[in-house]
Amino acid sequence: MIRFVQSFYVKSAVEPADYPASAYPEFAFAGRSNVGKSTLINLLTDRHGLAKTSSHPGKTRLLNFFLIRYKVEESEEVGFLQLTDLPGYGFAEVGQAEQERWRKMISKYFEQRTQLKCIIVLVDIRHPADKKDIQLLEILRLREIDHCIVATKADKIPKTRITRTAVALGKELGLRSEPIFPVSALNNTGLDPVFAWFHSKLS
Ligand SMILES: Nc1nc2c(ncn2[C@@H]2O[C@H](COP(=O)(O)OP(=O)(O)OP(=O)(O)O)[C@@H](O)[C@H]2O)c(=O)[nH]1
Ligand SMILES: [Mg+2]
Repeated sequence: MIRFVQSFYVKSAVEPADYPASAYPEFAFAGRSNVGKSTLINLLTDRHGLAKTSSHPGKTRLLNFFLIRYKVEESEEVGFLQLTDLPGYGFAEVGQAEQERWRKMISKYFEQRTQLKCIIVLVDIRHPADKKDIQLLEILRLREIDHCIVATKADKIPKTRITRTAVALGKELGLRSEPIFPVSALNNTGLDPVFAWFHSKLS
């Protein structure tokens, strides 16, 4: 199993000229505001407070870059990767101008971040497939950007319904071969399949 053994906040940026120079494969976290992107980064790195979280949507406003040292337990293989916390979309109180700023920031990132390897798209397991998430998935397919889905807040539905709900949500989202992983940050469950997915993308 792969583990993230050390993590560092590198910097925040909006424009490509300000992105940190890095040759490491990069994985970015995208999804609606408040879905739990920053929380998932903290969970994976086991560093609460590494990425700033909030119960109010719209906490992350910039692209935040993190450097991770990982280790594969069986083989003792070590290496580096980057994680990027993207600002969330669909935050109701945000005006037209702010939405346009967000759209530009994200599309420049998708276009210009050459080391971008995969996107982790987060969706709330309690909600039906959302138009904005479907649009993002369409963009990823068009640009041929590899991705997986994490269904967050699995602690909010009965345990017996978690797998079934995730599978149904995956269908609604039009997933083909991409996996969907239910995770609960509250109970710290569901992370092993996510780590295994990271491992498969690095080897
Ligand atoms: N119960 C529960 N709460 C969660 C889970 N994941 C995240 N949360 C809560 O959801 C809220 C939003 O989490 P964030 O990680 O800040 O969300 P975000 O997607 O980064 O939001 P933006 O930065 O606004 O885009 C926080 O109050 C978290 O504690 C989870 O698995 N279970
Ligand atoms: Mg955030």
